[in-house]
Amino acid sequence: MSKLFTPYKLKDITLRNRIAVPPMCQYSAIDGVPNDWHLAHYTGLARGGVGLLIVEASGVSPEGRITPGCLGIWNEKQAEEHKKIVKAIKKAGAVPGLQIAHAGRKASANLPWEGDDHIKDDDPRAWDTISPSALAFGGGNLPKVPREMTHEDIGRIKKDFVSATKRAIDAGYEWLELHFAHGYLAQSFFSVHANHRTDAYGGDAKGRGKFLLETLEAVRKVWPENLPLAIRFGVIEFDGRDEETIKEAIALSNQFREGGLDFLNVSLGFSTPDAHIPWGPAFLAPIAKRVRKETGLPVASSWGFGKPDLAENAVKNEELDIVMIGRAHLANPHWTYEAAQELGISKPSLVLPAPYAHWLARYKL
Ligand code: 8CM
Repeated sequence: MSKLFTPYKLKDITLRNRIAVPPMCQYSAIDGVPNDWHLAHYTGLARGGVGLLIVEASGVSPEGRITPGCLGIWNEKQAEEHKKIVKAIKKAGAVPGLQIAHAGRKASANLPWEGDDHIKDDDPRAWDTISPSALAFGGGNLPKVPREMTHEDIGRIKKDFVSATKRAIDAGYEWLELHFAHGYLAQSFFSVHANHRTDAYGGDAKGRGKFLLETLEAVRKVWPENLPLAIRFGVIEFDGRDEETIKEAIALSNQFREGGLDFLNVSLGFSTPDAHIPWGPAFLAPIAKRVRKETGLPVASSWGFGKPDLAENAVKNEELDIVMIGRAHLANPHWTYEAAQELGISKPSLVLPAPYAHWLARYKL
């Protein structure tokens, strides 16, 4: 019996299975506005049969985008176009989620296929970046030194997260994920590599967690109580300080839970180029399981679960509640159908919409 293909309920939302598409930037927007690419892309993925589809990192402000091609949700025009995506995802039977983000010191970058590096300062497309401390990420391609954030900046960005949340509600999203991972702004506050502040927003783990906790609490006040609120959180860097980072991340996640968090998407810190990440199939599963056990929060994780048996085992072994399948979905938007076949689900074509299922269920050669 497959567990991956059992429904998953959280708050008032029920996913048809435990397969989700994590946010994956398409770098295809102009001025942050979703367009035909995004609509076709997300509609196709939703029709593939997943339970949850999280739309890519959408900047809470123009400066919060990673690249000029990233989506945004800081104005009405963007929210109107997001509405079309939401409608299409729902119509295909998946739950529409949105990740909202501020890229911090990793912002103002070229598209991955145009260099993946900081846009040169004399390029009119470049913008000033901000971070808890005036420390560059470095690593060769991201050398830009951000401006150290003032308390006014901190207050403004928390408000930007709240405004983005209101727009996400208005657009019809039913699952909200705050991007507190991957070396972007919130992760930078948490990270000893990026946060050297000496005020209340830096120092010990409590200080480094303050911006994250306050942002979560501000968002929770406006995000509907009956809908899941999630955080994608980099709980480990693989920088040699791992046990300390995980312990701090678990302690902060417990505070998130008390502050109204419903779900944690367990991920990596990516706050330092000096990390040695042991990439491999399901390599984050034991870490996610520990976070799940020690916080009592339901969790998901990505990275290396793209084989159906790995995904199935992760939920069966209670490592994950939901499995995020990203790149395997770009390779095959009907990955869910492939998984249903491999896992021996009866009538696997029924995971797809009827116009596809009826063809696949007959004329077997
Ligand atoms: C790009 C945008 C946003 C993210 C990302 C990337 C690329 C890799 C990654 O995360 O791990 O969160």
